[in-house]
Amino acid sequence: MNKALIVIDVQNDFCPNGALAVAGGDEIVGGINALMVGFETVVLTQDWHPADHASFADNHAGAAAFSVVQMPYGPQVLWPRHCVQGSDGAEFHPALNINAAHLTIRKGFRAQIDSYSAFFENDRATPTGLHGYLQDRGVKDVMLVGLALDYCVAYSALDAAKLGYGVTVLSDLCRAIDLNGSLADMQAAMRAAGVILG
Ligand code: VGL
Ligand code: ZN
Repeated sequence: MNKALIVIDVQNDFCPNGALAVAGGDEIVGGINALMVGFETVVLTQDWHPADHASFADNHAGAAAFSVVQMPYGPQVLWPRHCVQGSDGAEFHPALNINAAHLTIRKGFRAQIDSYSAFFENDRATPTGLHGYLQDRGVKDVMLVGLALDYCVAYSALDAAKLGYGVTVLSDLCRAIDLNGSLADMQAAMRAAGVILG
């Protein structure tokens, strides 16, 4: 089976009581654990920011969380400080069966550039290495689950489709931030790119 499961950012800070909590983020963990067992390739991603990361609103004097600024690579939402390297918030949800995973891709670790996608940083050009890994393992199709549906899951799905993978997003095992209509926008973008929204 040339299919990989990619589990996006199921970390404490994206779950209830986390720094960038996604409503119901913890509800998907059991279903993801059950799904992992059927895949020969299981990849986790882990948002992994340094304290001085440019996506944190509190690193921009006077900037409000969830406002948008221009970065050299384009518009960037400023987020509450989250998933700081080594913090509890950056750990995977304690119930996630990380033992079933074969690879963890950390992303967003360069201070000056954010990385939503599992494949490319937000300049859309700097690779994370995941494509090479999947190619080496003969993977042709990817299934995506996790947090957040309208940011890191969607960006990963769009990049995977662009790279030529068959892409399915299991919406039931995702939860969204839904900032200013981002969920509907990204669902439309994914459909237009040929992503199957299951
Ligand atoms: C994410 C915003 C900032 C995500 C990560 O995992 O969707 N969103 N960092
Ligand atoms: Zn982040």
